[in-house]
Amino acid sequence: METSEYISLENEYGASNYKPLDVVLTKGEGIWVWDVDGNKYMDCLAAYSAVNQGHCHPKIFKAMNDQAKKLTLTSRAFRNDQLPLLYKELCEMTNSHKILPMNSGAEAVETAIKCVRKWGYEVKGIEEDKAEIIVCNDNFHGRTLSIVGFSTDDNARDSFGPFPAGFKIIPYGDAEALEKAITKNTAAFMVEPIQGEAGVIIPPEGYFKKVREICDRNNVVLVLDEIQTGLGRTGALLAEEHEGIEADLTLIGKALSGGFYPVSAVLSNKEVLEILKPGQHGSTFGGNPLACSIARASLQVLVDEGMIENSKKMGEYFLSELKKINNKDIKDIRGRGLMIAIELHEGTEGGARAIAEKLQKLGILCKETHTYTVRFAPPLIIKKEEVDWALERIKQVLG
Ligand code: IF1
Repeated sequence: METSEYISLENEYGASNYKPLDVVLTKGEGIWVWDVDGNKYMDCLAAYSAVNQGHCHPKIFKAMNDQAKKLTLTSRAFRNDQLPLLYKELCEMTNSHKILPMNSGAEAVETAIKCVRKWGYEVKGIEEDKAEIIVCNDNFHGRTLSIVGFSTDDNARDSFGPFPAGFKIIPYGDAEALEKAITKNTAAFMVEPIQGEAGVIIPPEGYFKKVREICDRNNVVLVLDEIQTGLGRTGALLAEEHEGIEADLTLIGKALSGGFYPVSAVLSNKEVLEILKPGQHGSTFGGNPLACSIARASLQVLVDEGMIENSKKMGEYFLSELKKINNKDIKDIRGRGLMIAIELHEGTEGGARAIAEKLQKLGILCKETHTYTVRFAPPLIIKKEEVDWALERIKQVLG
């Protein structure tokens, strides 16, 4: 079948909630993907950071394959022999006390919301149904109703109401605004270490130190959504390390499975997770042995194969080379680790989409975010020669 046939089938039968680039992929290996016409591309999106370990990593595949032959799903009505090992390995790696496994990122966010509310009532003593959670402008935490209800992106939120109440929105990167927004009813502050969907927005230096201190002083749970920034993307296992702080709850997903399977988790440093008693939360697939064996292998290769250090090193190199590009349309180039963005001036003809389309023709797949920002986030196994290969092409388009 040809590219155009796949596209028309998709357009005919699929919901139209996406506007993908017109490339139909059929194979992936490491940082490379191939379309149905046999064209090869460097993947500079890495499935929004779900394939940090590279496409079809052989060791993760082996773990998945071995486990799939043995046992895939037990439900949590019974125990399985993979979940305890994932718990232990993940706790030791992230310095956490407790873990709750789920599937998608949005489910991890929902889980955190439930936990901090219950903690607010039962531990902090907030009056019933009055708990507030503070979130930020331009946040992206997922697509469920409660999450889109506190989105400030009209397109993500409009016409999906009514929404659950209890969320307060403040500007991102503004510690004073957090201090002012906190009341006796505030259970938690939930925030991304770097805002991804908003366009790789890095908060001012010292922001998270202040946030940590404000949360401590006011007995407010700090929830970091590291679903995108976590697991090596920013050049550290967790982005909180750059800030020298520890969250009370940390949410991870995406690369926790290396892209093989939806796996997410809530990591708890305080005893917030202890608030949940049997029957109060769960999921059919959360913590299943197949997911756990995939997650264990995904974490192991991330560490054993030096992907986190590589992300830091290659990220610094990629960013410094991009910054040498001279183009009047470029407003800003920023990033941390291999989470990098080029922002164009408003009104630049064609916007970021035109750049993504030109790069596609040169063999690089990336994606615009909003109208004027292009993101570069390749798998963390990218080598220097490959970064140079990408730079050559990016310079052809932007130089
Ligand atoms: C889509 C963006 C990335 C996330 C953070 C939770 C979730 C996400 C910080 C929810 C998910 C995805 C979803 C994907 C696009 C993508 C995305 F552009 F929308 F912002 F990565 F940059 N917290 N982000 O980034 O996780 O439930 O999807 O597993 O197509 O909606 P999920």
